[in-house]
Amino acid sequence: MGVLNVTPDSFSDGGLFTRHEAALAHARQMVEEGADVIDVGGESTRPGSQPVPAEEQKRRVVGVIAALRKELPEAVRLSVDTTLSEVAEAAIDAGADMLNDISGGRDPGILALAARHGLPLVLMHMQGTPVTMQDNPSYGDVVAEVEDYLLDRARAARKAGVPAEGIFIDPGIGFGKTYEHNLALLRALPRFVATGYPILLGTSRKRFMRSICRESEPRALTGATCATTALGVEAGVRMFRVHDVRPNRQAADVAWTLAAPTTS
Ligand code: HH2
Repeated sequence: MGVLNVTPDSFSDGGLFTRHEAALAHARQMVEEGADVIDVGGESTRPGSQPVPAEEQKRRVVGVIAALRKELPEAVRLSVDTTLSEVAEAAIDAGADMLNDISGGRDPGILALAARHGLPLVLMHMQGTPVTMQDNPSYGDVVAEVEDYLLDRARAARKAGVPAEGIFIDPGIGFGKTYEHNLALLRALPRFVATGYPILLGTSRKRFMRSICRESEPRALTGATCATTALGVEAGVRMFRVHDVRPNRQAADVAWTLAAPTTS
């Protein structure tokens, strides 16, 4: 899943793709580099960010999704990254065929839309909201609590009519988590895989890797992100939300080939 942030303020690529043509060109490039899904977002959710109203999110994403739907092959899914059903509905009308909700379906309209249109749905864990989530996040047992939350939200989605195989769950790396919480969740990927739901992982360029790699620039973390992608494949993760598609596709393909049982 390639990230297309149509925002002025995303943490690593804010402002790069706000022009319509720049957004389309970037999506095209990500598809050429091996993306199966393009995730279009009109709201930054970096720590401290303020919510973007539905009208403004729609203004940012709808035209881009409509243009991409016309131009990209049918097989490429277009996902919309939003917590608001009003935005999701407009995106679906424009051609989106997947929903990515970092709030795990707090707006029940999101679950209903996924069910009604038969669309895959990503439910992510976040403690609090982006405004305050990094102010001292705390858990008793981070892995158990995130797993319980995701299973609960997946049950709600099923109750709303979304089939189990269409529900991706995502531990929400960096969303209300300390460095240690993020590492604990990544070490526990096999446990999330064992839930039976497909797992989506979003580590791309995230802060916890900056201290490991002693890098100050998010964009310098491509190699670090690829390491998590390869380990994620090994653990059974099914989808990776990344900014740098080509190197992550390579990491995933090599890890997948090595992990697959040999036929000879
Ligand atoms: N991370 C970000 C945004 N959306 N969705 C899912 N399912 N999982 C994630 O880990 C995830 C996500 C944050 O990354 P980015 O979009 O690059 O930044 P910003 O929120 O500043 O736009």
